[in-house]
Order: sequence, then C-alpha cells, then structure tokens
Amino acid sequence: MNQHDLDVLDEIQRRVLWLATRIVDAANHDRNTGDGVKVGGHQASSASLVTAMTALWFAHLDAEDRVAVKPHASPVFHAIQYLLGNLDRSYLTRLRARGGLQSYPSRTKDPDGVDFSTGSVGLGAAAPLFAAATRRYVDAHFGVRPHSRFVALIGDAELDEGNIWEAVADPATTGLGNVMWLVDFNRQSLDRVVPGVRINQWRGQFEAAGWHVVEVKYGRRLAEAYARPGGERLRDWIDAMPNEQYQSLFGLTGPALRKQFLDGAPAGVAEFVADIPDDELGPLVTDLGGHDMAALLDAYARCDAVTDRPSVVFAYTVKGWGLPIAGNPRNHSALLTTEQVDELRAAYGLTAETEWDRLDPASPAGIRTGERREALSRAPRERALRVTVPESTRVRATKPISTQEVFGRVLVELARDGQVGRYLVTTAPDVATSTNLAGFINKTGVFAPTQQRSWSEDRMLRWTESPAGQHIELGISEMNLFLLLGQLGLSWDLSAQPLLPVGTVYDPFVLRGLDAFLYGTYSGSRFVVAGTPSGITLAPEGGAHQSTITASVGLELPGVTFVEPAYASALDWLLCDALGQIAGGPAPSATAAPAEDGAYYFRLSTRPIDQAPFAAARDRLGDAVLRRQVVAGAYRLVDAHQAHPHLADAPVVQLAASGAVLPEVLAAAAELAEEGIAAHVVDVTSLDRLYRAWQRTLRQGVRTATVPSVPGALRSAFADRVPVVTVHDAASHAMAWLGSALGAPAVPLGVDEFGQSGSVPELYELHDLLPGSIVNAALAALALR
Ligand SMILES: Cc1ncc(C[n+]2csc(CCOP(=O)(O)OP(=O)(O)O)c2C)c(N)n1
Ligand SMILES: [Mg+2]
Repeated sequence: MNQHDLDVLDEIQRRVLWLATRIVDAANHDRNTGDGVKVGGHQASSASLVTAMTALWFAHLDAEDRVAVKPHASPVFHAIQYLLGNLDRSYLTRLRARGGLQSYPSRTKDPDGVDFSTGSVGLGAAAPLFAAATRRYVDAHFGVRPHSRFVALIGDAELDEGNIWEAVADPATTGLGNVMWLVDFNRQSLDRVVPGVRINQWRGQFEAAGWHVVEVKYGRRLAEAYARPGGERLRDWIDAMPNEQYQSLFGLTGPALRKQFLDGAPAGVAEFVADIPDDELGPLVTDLGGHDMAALLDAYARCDAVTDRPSVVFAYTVKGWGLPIAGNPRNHSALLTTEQVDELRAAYGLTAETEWDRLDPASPAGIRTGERREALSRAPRERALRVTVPESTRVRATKPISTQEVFGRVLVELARDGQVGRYLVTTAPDVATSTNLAGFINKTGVFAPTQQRSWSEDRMLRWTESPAGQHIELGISEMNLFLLLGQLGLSWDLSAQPLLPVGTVYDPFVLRGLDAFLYGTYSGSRFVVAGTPSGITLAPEGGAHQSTITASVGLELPGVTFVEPAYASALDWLLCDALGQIAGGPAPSATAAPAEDGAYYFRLSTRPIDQAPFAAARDRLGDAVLRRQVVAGAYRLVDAHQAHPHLADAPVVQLAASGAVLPEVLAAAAELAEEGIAAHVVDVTSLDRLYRAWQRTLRQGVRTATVPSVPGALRSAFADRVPVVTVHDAASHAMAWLGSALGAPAVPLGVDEFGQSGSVPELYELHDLLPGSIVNAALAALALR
C-alpha cells in the first residue's frame, strides 16, 4: 500500500470517527426522549477501533467475509455502512431510538447487514469461531463454499470472560485458518485501567491452544524513534511502564506530561527525550500501532498467510483516540460536550449543513468507497431447506419407554430419511451417549476434518471420525454447545447452506449455557435442543443434576418454543414438526409476526412410562385430531366422563401435567373416580404454546378493549371454569397461570426446593407428587371454588 492509499484511508477514517462520534452525540443531545433517562452510547470505545475497522472495510475484507463487531463499536460499524451506501441517512440520528439503530449490533434488528449480534461480552467474540467450524462442516458435506474469513473485533476486557477460553480450547475449533480475532488492546475496561501487562499471559494462552499471535504495538513515529541511537531505552521504558501510568499520560500536555512520563524511568530515558519538544512528546509516546493503518494491514496479511490455525492480533489502541476524552480512565461512558463536538466538526472542515454528508464521490476517498461498495456486495441467501420433513417417523413403543430414548430413536429414523437425513447435524458437550445420541452416531459417524483411525471396537457405539460424520462432539462446555448450535442454525446465511441442527445437554446444565442459548435465539438462529434428563425423575443423581427452573426458562425465553411431551408418538410428532418448521420457516425480521420462529427446546426424561394411556386417547380422538392438539400444546389424555359414564353428574376437576409425572396423575384420577369425583387428565405437551395462545387472546382484548376469548388450544383440551391441579416435575410456578387462563381455582404442585438423592417414589413423596397428594390437591381445588 503506497502513501497515497494510506492518505485516502486516513481521510476515510477521519470521517468514520466523526460520524461515529456524532451518531452518539445526536442520540444524546439532538433528541428529546421525554423520559429523563440518559440515552448513552460509547464514543471512546468506538474511537478505539476506528483505524482497525476502516482498514478492514476499506482495504481488506471481501464480500464473503463475516465480522463480529464488539458491542460498543456499533456506531463505527453503522458509520462505515452509511459511507458505503448501505444505510439510509435517517438512521444516523436514530441510534438507540425505537425502530432505529440498536445500541449494539443486532443481526435481526439493525438494517445494514450485521453478521453477528454482539452485546453480552465474550459471546459475539466467540461466535465467528463457531461460524468457521460450521463452515468447515458445510464444506466437508456439501462442497466447498467460496472462501470466507471469519473476523471478531474484541474488547480487551472481553478476554476476561471464561467462554472465550472455552471456545479457544475446544478441539472442535482447532486449525481454523480462516479465523482472525482482533483484540482492541486499549488496556481499559468499563471502570478501570486493566491492571498489569496481561498480554504475555494471554499470548501464552492463545499459543498453547495453537493460535498464531500477532502484536501491533507501535506506530511508525515510535518505531522510528526506537531506531535512533539510544532508542531502545525509550522502548524498554514504555514496555515496562505500568498501564495505569501510561494511561495517565493521555490527559496531560507540556511539562506535566514529561514529568509524569519520566517518573520512575531508568537512566538515559530523560536524556533521550530531552530534545523532543513538549508538544511532540505526547503524540510520540502515545503513538500506538492500533492506529497505524499500514501496520494493521500488514498484520491482517500476516494472518491470511497462516492458514492452518486461527490468528489473533493484539492491536494496541487508545480508548477515545482522536477525541478530547482519549485515554481518560473514566471515558467508557463519557460523552463529548456540545462545545467539544462543535470544535471537532470545525476541525474536520464540516459545518452543520455538511456534517452528515457522505464522502464526495469524485474525491479519492469517495472513489475508493464506491469501489469497496461494489467489492463487498453479496447476494441474499436462501434460508429454507426445501425438503419435506415427515409428520412422524412412526416410532412404535409398546413397552414402557422414556422420552429420551424415543428422542434417540426418532433421530435414527430421520437419519434414514432420504430427504432429511443429510441435513441433520447433532452436537453435544461430552454427553452424546448419555443423552441417547448413540444410535444416530452409529448411523452417521462423528465429524472430524480428516479421517481418523479407530483404535477400539465397540459394537454398542461405533465412534468413527471422518469428514462424513454428522455428529460434532464438544468438550464439556455448555457455552460452546449453544454457541455452536447458534451458528449451525445460521449456516443458511453464513455458509450458504441451511442445516437441521440438534443438540443435547443434561437439562440442569442448560442454565450453564443459558446466555449463549439466548445469544443464539436473539440472533435469529433455529435449532433443536434437548435438555435431558430433567427434573427429579433423575432421582439417584441428586440435587446437582436435577433441574427445576428450566421449564420456566423454556417458557419465558423469546425465540424459543418449549415442549415437554410424555409419550412416544407425541414426541415423534413434535420433533418432526420442529424440524419441519426449521426446514421451511420464514425469515425473522423486525416486521415479521412473532410467529413461531426460533429454536425448539425439548425437556425430556429417562423415566420409562407406560404408553397404553396414550394409545387409548389415540383411539378416542383419532390420529389427526390428536396430532393437531399435541402440536398445539395440550390434549385430554383421559376424559373422565367417557371413562366413567356414571360420573356424569359428579363434581369435576381437571389434572394438568407435563412429562414424567403423568403416571402419578393418571393414578390420582383413578382414585378420584373411586371417590366419586370426575377428574379429566390433560397432558400439556407445550406449556409455551398454550401460554402464548392465551397471551395472544388477552393482549388482543387489552389492545381492543374487548372481552378476551379462551384460545382454541386451551378450549379443546380443558373444561372452562373447572378447578385445576397442575403437576410438574419442575418448579410449580411454571404452570400456575393455568388457573387464571381457565377462570378457575388452581393448586399448582411441583418441585420448589433444591433436590437430593433418592428413588423416584421417595422424591415424589417429598415434593407432594404422589397420587395421594394429587388427590388431596384436587379436593383442595374443588373446595376453593
Ligand atoms: C457479559 C457482560 N458483562 C458486562 C457487560 C458490561 N460491559 C460492557 S463493556 C464492558 C467493558 C468493556 O471493556 P472492553 O472489552 O475492554 O471494551 P472497550 O475498552 O473497547 O470499551 C463491560 C463490563 C456486558 N456488556 N456484558
Ligand atoms: Mg478495553
């Protein structure tokens, strides 16, 4: 790159810095929000990455490359997209406004082509690594896609997040030569100057994981000074100086800066800088490589040259670079005053009339921008798979069977399906066999970039690793599980190949990966995850392995449909339906109806349960009606009046339950019948879909000031205004709302304490889930009428 090109890039980055700064300023100072709450935004964090991002978009990236931008640099991203012509000017004054630019880059809500959402630090950083792992899988199975580089721009404090290191360490992410992380090494986090010089530790950690590490420490001015006789003294002192002292220099000028800089300096440094004038000393000693365009481009090229492992660039930067708040330890949320913005505008030769202009298309910077716009444009991707997932695989279960086992069997059947099979990809954090993926793995093999020799023969589990394998095994990191699932579910966009991703995890440890789960669904990803086994039916395993609040989590997570079937065929229908939705569902967007457009969470169990009651309901309702109701969220497993015609005039109660507790509920209903009480049993297959249906009608009523109706999904399974007992191997709260929805008293039973070891009956007794307690609860519900 010649000096002319560097000058052009410098002009562009100056405009990027101006726009990014002004976008935040406008959000805070030009707009009256009327709520008294500070709008906020991050001018200093943005400025820190201006050079690195200008270098990327205006001199390095190709159309197929994908980038995660650290959350607080979103104004820089939008400024760049605006200059490239991908963002309407009207958005620039609408950062953090409703319908405007999101505070942090959002795939689903921002209008200008965000590749990876970011926000919860660490997750967006790791996402491109899993996107690259996904690409490796796609290339191996569906033919090599045009080359992409997966880039993450990361704040240095993000490296404190454990999920970063879980991602870096996992064998599933090794060897990905198309990954580059750029650490915005400004040595500041939110509240503080990062203590000590941590780079050596981090470098060691990356290198131990097999990464290629590049440091871009000094700018050209400093490099030239080091090259002068005695310059090594200056270099040694700058390298050795505590971060805190170094950062304090940014707020100083003149003799005060010199004094502070030399405080503690070894002999010779003062002499070396003696003939450097006061007004040049500051810019010299703060001249860092992360703001040297040529040094950055050289670093990017060095990363490209290393193709057998991921690369990380530590770019030494200045938080607030080019702004009056540069390097100030409290600059994270600091905003320039209106006067400071006015000065900056004038310094850039802009006026109130021209401040939002794009670069003059006839100028060298404008011409370059036009070229880059062309070079970076990419055709939109097809999200749907265009295969027909069957309504059911017809798994038959005559003997008692658990949902976990059925789940494994359905996957094996689908793997055999001529259309669907090849798109299935499973993953698990070291729990594949204990969550019943063994059948699938035996059928499809385990994925490895190259064929691996198998050293042992196990007829129960054939663990053959090859590029054809369709199971990706991870180490025990639930964060990695959900990060990978999130990226597998976005491969239609990021790797031009839709997939049908299925993950399994022990249900209690869904919580361990929860933020990454949320990250995936916030990003619009679509996948199936099975939390299994769940609840206290995992009795012998004790409290640390029993999940109780996960049902609520599944119910409440936006972008997730939570299902908890009890019977084999119900699970079969629900799983086929979920994969069918993923294969063909519409794209998420800000304007799309909040239809079921997201991930599916199956909460399963290892408790074998008798399938006869389901067969009876099937005979009574017929396949078509039953399937429709199962998919809608609930069906009447036992109709008390049909089962016991003599109870036609008896008091009526209804018992609603999900999952593994249904045998106890059925026994309670039988006992109640003996006592002359008609007890319907409703199997709630998706509490989530029921709740959503209820909420839809309620909200409709609220918005139109009309009487809400009872939604069809509830009406077809439940009796209106009949007392209800809810029974759940989960916290009782998750189902407690059913009483309100039905206009009836409710007694919710569930597990509201930490678990402990025992047998299923022992623990059910402890939590009032045995038939006797359910009977008493029914009597209580009747008494509450
Ligand atoms: C998981 C999570 N915890 C906390 C925060 C709040 N937070 C936002 S930025 C930040 C520190 C950022 O420091 P760094 O990554 O170095 O970014 P920069 O210095 O470039 O602003 C924190 C703690 C967050 N966004 N996500
Ligand atoms: Mg930082």
